[in-house]
Amino acid sequence: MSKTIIVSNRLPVKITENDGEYTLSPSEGGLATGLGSIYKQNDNIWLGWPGLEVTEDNKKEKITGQLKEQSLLPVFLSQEEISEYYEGFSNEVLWPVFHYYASTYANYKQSNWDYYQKVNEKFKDAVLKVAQPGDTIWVHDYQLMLLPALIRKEQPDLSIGFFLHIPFPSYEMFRLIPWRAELIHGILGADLIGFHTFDDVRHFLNASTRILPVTSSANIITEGERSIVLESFPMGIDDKKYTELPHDPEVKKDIKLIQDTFKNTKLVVTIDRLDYSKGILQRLHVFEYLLQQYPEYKEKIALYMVVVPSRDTVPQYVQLRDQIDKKVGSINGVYRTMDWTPIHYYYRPLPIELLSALYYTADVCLVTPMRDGMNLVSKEYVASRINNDGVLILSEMAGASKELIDAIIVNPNNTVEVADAIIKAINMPLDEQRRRMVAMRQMVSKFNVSHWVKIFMDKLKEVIQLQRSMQTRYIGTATKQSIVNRYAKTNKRIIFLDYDGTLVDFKPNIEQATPDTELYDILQQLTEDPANHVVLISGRKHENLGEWFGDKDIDLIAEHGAWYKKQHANWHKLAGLSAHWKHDILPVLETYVDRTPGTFIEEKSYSLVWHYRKAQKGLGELRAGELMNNLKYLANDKGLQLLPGDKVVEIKNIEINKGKAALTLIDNIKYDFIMAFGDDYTDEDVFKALPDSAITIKIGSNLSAAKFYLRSPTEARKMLRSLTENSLVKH
Ligand code: GDG
Repeated sequence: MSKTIIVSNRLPVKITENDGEYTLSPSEGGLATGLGSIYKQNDNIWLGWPGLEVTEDNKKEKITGQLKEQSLLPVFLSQEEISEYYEGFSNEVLWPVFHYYASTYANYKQSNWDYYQKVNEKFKDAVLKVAQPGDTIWVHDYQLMLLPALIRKEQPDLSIGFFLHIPFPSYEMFRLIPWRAELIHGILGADLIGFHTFDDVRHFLNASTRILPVTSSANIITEGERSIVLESFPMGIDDKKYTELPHDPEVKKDIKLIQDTFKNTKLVVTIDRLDYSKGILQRLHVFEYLLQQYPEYKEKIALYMVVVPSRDTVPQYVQLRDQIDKKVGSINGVYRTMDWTPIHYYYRPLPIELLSALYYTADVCLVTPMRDGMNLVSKEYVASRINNDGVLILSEMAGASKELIDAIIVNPNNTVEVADAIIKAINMPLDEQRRRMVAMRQMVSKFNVSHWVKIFMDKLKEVIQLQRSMQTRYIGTATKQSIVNRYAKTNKRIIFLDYDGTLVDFKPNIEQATPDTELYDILQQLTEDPANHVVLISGRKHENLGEWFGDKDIDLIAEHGAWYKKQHANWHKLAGLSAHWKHDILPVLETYVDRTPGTFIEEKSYSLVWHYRKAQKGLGELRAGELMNNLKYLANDKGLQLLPGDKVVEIKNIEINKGKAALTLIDNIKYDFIMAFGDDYTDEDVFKALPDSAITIKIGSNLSAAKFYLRSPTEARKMLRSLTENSLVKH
């Protein structure tokens, strides 16, 4: 039976040693709870670092044995590996860059990178030791970005999912990393890549298409033969746990204690791991500003601030801790009274019972990270508000703000705005609190962590099925052979060939794409067989096609069907076409040429084309979208069609259509073999118009109405050669 293997840097347990005996206690993390439903079932496994350094083999064996009982498998790391791969590369390069702190904190050390690769390899070996064909691997987070491709390289058929728990930064940030291409390639080894928000998806799409020679269409990236799906899966929490905890006797005791202590004060709670991305210092500034600006709130408000120790071996974190200590001390020093301390600050982990009691009693939960992939604390607060009251103030820089839109959303850099939000929160009428909280509670309960796991796993299965169906459409050796066999058995054939992008690669200048001798040779061999009727069907100008192929035994269809030339005859144009509309459209296109360097207009008899292949990357696409939008109504009015193509937008008479043109050629003649090659939008009309028995082949992509696909003009040429070589044998 196939199994699921979860892989993360840390295993979801804490191990403590006492006189050579090990005690395992479950970690509280949401990930552990969410995935608990998976890794404890059947033969499933969770693989990761156990969180402590073990050097002796007998100890390793002992730990391994104990972990195995809980379906956990350790990857042991040396002190050096931990400090270079984890503290060094993961936390001093990836973490700061991905949280937009590149200039302040990133340290691009070569040896850190070397270890990052080495440890990812180590995880790969551990995975491959237990993975069987048919298994599913789910890799988690930024410490293991190379792992999907490493596994893929050795076991190409495994289903691999990857989820990034931290934000994916904009291309401008990400490109700073010296090893950016390797990192992107590493993640692309997965079949499905999940992020918390759609912004992260967009950033990843943008970075990968700029850094690697991959293409994208909507949320699918194509790298070589593989299609990889990107999707946002906002992570949820174990909401039931947080709604039930306030009924626990331990929690009730803590609640009573807190309520007694803060009887006459509004309680504002904040809980974070020690991290510069969480905005802890900035929050203290806000609180200080509030006490200065609104002295009437002295003794009426208290900040309960929990900072959970984290990464305290990294110098930047030690320094941050010092700064927080000092700031808290100075605010309390200035504002403290006999009966009141403004900030209650704790630098330690809390038992879950106290955490729940805090969530339950806090009038306001203040969550103001400078950047946060999701932020689960905000969701836990909401789930804990079983009386539907309380106010959440949430930074717009946290992924959670995309879902919890009924919170008071703030920009954490805006001291005045955050201070005002606190004042608003503590004065918010109960009915407004309830209205907002009820909406947020519904969201947190529906999109909980089990839902998150389920939709990720379901999507991964769907992606694998999609890939399989695509693979069958690629013309591999067997399919090729069967097409060649069918060709050989027939004696009245018609072959439609598009030109640009199908028989020749795109060139920066349209004039450069002239036919080469190899192509002439292939066409020559095709047309030598009297059973073949070869038709070149292109969007190019008729003058152009005429010059290149006018003297060949080929029929030519130019400008998408506006012109037709039977072999060795003259050009004819489609009756009843008008080109008056050009007067209105041309000036619009000219404004785009003026505003977008590197673009130009091509004029054909019945169409106008705006080319943007040489425009600045991204700008061309943006303007193309703008242009299409701009011309939408005008085009409709004038009976025109707007065609977005490969780095072009073409405007043409709606009556002209490659599909219609192709149909007129097969209308009265009974062909026993119909084949069509094409690469773009306009060729889709041909694929759709031809009868079911036709062999339709899309070049360069597998998203098409065509039955089959090939990757490039080179492959298309090889396919044509195989047909003629076969036919040569026959004759
Ligand atoms: C990363 C991303 C993303 C904290 N202190 C205590 C304690 N906690 C628990 C909280 C919460 C979790 O730790 C913290 O999760 P966050 O989401 O807030 O933040 P990160 O640790 O930075 O997590 C983040 C997350 O991954 C998931 O994808 O949301 O954006 O940075 O569950 O309750 N739990 C206990 N005592 C504590 O003192 N028991």
